[in-house]
Amino acid sequence: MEALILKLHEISAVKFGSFKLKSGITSPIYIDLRLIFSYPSLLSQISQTLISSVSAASFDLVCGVPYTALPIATCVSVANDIPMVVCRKEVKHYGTAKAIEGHFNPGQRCLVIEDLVTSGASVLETVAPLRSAGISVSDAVVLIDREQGGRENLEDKGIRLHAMIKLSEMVRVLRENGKIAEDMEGVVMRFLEENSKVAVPNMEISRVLRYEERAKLTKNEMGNKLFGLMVKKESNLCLAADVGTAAELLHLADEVGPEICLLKTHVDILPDFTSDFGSKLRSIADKHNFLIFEDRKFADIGNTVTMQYEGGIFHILDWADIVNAHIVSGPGIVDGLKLKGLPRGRGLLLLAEMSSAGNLATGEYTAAAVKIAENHSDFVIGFISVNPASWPGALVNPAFIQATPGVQMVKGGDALGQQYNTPYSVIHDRGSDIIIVGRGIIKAANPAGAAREYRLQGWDAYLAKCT
Ligand code: S5P
Repeated sequence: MEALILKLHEISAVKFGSFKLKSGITSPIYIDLRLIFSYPSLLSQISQTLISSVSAASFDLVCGVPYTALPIATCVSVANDIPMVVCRKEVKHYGTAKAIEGHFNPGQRCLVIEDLVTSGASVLETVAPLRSAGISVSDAVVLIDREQGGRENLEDKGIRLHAMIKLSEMVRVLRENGKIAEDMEGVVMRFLEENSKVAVPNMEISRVLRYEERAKLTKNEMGNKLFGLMVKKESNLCLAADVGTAAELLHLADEVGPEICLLKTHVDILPDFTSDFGSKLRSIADKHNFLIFEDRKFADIGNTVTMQYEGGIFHILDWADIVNAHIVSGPGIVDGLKLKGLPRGRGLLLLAEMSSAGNLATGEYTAAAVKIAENHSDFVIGFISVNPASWPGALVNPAFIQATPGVQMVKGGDALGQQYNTPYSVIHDRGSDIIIVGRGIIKAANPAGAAREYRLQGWDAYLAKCT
């Protein structure tokens, strides 16, 4: 092990100084194991050492935590003839939309392979989709354990961590071999003492916190109200009321009202819109206790959206509890809408992802939406999203509500790019809170019956997630 530690130091995979880690902590030591890709014999040696710490015969599959551990897992797989699966960091929104690549069967035992563990959050992010697919995970091997709570956090989730090198051993070996001074060993040891328990960030928490608890975290009145009425009505169903006329919409709202927490409108598709539409819908909303969400998808500069929100023919500000906006124009759009909406107690959803094939709201765009929301959490209540469970843990704040369109009883799509997932998949697997259902309900022979079925499935999936 000593030779391995010295080799890692020699290739500069271990650095000393002041480094900001993913968890936000400043550390005197940084380990970059991506460098091992350039040293095939070292990569092979590491893979052999890792698998030798467990009984290879006990596993049917191996799975590396992306990205650094993927080549290590590949070497383990090839050398030991154990099939490999790969968990995507982000589930793609086209093609087969699989979270796990490779063949597997429920009940198979999988060994998770990681290069470095701090809190254990990355290992847990990989374990979650494996377990949802019925694969059994009880062990993870790691090259370096930073000894900052990862072992305990993983144990809490039923995962035994087998670590080849502990950070304290590593610095001792480097000091004994004259690679670092005694002072530096002291600095690292003190750092480890002071940071021995790095918590697993938000994502895990948001999976288990109930809506009641999350209601207390939101800074916006409307967000709080929405969480509250979801609990009261046992409904996480939003009806997308995309019908042909205002008259039909009002009739549908009354019929389906008892089942829903939100009714979503596209007011600009109603040919018979009149200025009393808002007050008529409001009285139905009050009767059945749901909120009104105008899916206006504002996208312009701040000054323009203030006028679009308040004025024109529709006077959206007067009757919509919630509206939504794209962030393509930058944070000024939120400032503009907030100027009008916040004094009226309204809330805003930001489009962080979209359900349609080939959409551009992914990766950095999604992260930018989250950042803007965090900076305006007095007004932004959450996101239109598709797969928040695939977001990096740090992006998931349980104060925000996740609402997901593209929901039907069976997976599929329409002829114009819409893509559907099931209520269970959206709420349980994809980490959302609210299912937005349009044609699945409005085209049903009995919309109220269909809405009831969607509500029950959405709510059961939420309860399953909580337990
Ligand atoms: O990405 C999105 C965002 C939204 S708000 N994809 C969507 O489909 N929507 C809306 O959700 C869309 O405008 C429509 O009103 C609803 C989906 O309707 P369905 O009939 O496909 O269920």
